[in-house]
Amino acid sequence: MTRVFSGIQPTGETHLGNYIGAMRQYVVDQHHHESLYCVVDLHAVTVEHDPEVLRERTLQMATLLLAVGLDPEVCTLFAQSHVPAHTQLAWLLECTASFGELRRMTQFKEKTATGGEGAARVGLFTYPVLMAADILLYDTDRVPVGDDQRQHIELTRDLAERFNGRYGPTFTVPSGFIPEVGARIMDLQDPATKMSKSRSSPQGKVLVLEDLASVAKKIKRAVTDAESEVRYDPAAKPGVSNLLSLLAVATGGEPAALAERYEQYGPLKADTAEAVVELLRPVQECHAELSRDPGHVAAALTRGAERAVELAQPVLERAQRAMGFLR
Ligand code: ATP
Ligand code: LTN
Repeated sequence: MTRVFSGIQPTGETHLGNYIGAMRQYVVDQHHHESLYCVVDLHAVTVEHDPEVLRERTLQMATLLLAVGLDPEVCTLFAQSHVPAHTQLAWLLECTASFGELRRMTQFKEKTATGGEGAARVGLFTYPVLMAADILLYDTDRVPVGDDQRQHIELTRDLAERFNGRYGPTFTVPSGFIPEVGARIMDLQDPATKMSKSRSSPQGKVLVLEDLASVAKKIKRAVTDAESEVRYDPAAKPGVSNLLSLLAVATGGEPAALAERYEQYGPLKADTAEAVVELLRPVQECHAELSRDPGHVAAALTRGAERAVELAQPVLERAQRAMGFLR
């Protein structure tokens, strides 16, 4: 059976891009494949953080994943730091990766653009290797992610192939799964850049748990362009195409076909706002209910970690033996 793995950081507040590009896919996949989803708390300490906030957000992210529809009886949901094999395998892979290839990672370049490389944590630099360990530890075939993770998935494949070439067949070489529509939801105020937890302004991003009236208002105020033709063309018309992608995802249609129904931007914005509100409403209702019982979520994570350890340990030992460690 195909094995699916994905991770999501418990940093910042979850936005529509995270939901549409990644989480929505998790919910579908859990019913078709053996699926593991991980709140990657170890990744969250690659930048400055507050320990109390990390604790809260890890539980909040798990709560949200259950609210969007993950069923802990169907998939394995756990916190990365509960499974020590992730950091153990990361070391073996750090000794497989080269400095030069990590240096080329665009996310590292972006995240050090303002503060400079010198002050960046070493963990921010090696983070893609920990991500590779997350994936390879579960003999993963398929990794649902948004478009911005393409380069990290490529690195994971390269490391798996290099390790297998040097030490003999050990890891399954995974493939990224990037949805055709919605893999790159753009910032509502700056549609040339992706909607981002850390970089988008409050008006540029819609939060999954945001007040629904505010969600509608932000979409209606989205930046478009000075023309008036409704056409799906992400390069030439990023703002309008972003609205069409949102509408397509929320209503199950095709962006280019939906474009033909509109002559003006106003009605497109109004329909998109309504569709996104209806997409988020059940998630928010379920989240409110789950939040009343945090013990339930914590217990689900504990059970998930037990299962994840069972799957990860044999793969870690396989890699250790292949590399020459006494076992
Ligand atoms: P930041 O921009 O601050 O680095 P982020 O918004 O990318 O954070 P992550 O936790 O790194 O959030 O991403 C979680 C998942 O959401 C990943 O699979 C990522 O590819 C996906 N994702 C993030 N932003 C978008 C977006 N704008 N559109 C579609 N998918 C996205
Ligand atoms: N790097 C990813 C989060 C992440 C991940 C993973 C995604 C960590 N480990 C394993 C898929 C598989 C991000 O920044 N969104």
